[in-house]
Amino acid sequence: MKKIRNMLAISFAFSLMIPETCYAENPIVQTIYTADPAPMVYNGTCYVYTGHDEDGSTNYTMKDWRCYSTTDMVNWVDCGSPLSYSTFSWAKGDAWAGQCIPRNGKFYYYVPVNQKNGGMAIGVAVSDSPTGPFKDALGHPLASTGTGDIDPTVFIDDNGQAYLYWGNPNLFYVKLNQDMISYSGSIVKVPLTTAGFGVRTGNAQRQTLYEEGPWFYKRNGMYYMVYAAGGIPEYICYSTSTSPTGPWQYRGKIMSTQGRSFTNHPGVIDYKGKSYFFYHNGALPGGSGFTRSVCVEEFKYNADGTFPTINMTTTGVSAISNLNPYVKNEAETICMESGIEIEKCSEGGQDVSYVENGDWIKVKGVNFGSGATSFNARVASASSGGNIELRLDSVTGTLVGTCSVQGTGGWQSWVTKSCNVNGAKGVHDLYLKFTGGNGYLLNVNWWQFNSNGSANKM
Ligand code: FUB
Repeated sequence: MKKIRNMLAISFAFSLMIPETCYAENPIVQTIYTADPAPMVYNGTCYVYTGHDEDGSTNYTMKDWRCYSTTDMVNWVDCGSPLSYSTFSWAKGDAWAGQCIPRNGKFYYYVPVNQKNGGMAIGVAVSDSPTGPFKDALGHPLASTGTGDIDPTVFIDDNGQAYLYWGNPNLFYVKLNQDMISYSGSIVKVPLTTAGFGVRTGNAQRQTLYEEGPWFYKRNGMYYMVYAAGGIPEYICYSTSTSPTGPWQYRGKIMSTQGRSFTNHPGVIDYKGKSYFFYHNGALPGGSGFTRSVCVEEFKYNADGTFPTINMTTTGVSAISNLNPYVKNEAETICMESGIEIEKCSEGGQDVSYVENGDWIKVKGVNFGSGATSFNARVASASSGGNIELRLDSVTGTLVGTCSVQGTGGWQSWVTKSCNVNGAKGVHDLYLKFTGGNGYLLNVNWWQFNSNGSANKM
């Protein structure tokens, strides 16, 4: 994490030379390296579950999975780590690409892990909450063929039948039972025909483009299999079918090889009337094929349900809605940031931590309505504290308030501090800029603006 902090600080220094609008909003997470996005829509919120490339990883050093949520697609709340490979007593590592799905009030998270007795296998974890904690549902793998059991994708059809697909170099599937933690029938190996998955040349072992990372879903009666294709470096292709079990028809390339990662991994959802394509690249400072970052693009299906070409951008997507500052907002609600880290909070959830002079958080599209009058923040500090400067539209933009925080006696000794706010009206990007002396200044759990009466509220 320090590595990203330092490198972001360098990149921020360079960014001071360019207009604010050039700041990137992809990758969507800048505090750590994330990979293998698996979006899920539940109860009006979009969650994205990710893998987590450890700092300095040079060969898929991945210990846990992470979860982020949003309701506007630009400000992402860090929900922490819902699951780790160590949750599976039979696993020794490799928290690779998984997918979570809700059913019957529970959440089922399918993940590949490396078994203590050797080889990757698919496990399933269950939780009562989308953000976990998840526990091993079985105490042993759910599915294992002995060959490339990675990258599970799960989908429940309209008739209630659930399917789990996975694999590299093979593509397997099983029909899951209603309980989502067992399956009926045997594991089926999908025939990887060139009609179904395209033609690969120059590789005696693989005749088709299918590589790994399948993402299986249905839309307007058409079944989609979107996957990483073509070997190293990967690109993203897709196939469709009129049945959940094929036969599949190869439909072409969605995203060419781009970015500083030789793998890519798709996740596709519709959310609030728009379609979104999640993927990963190596775009963060220090990024590479083993220190990847999750990004998202909006796209429109063609009229016949086929995909357009989608390119990686640094601008990301537009906000679906503005953010309400007059409710408690988790401090780890972030569009962009520089220098901060996220940690587990003693009051529940996460908090913003390791804050130093000059660090900042951008929250995009905040609707102050007819005006905010004050600001509250839940803060803690084991040092002598610092200030939270409230600025509009840029890190050097109009200062509308300064909340000063003194030492509270501990990094998890929480108090609520307030300050007056003047000049925050209408819709703005809000910057929480942290200033003060040397070393770590303060932690923030949540913040909330106030106004004079409901007429002033958004
Ligand atoms: O993240 C580890 C592996 O890299 C995933 O399982 C693959 O899909 C590739 O992204």
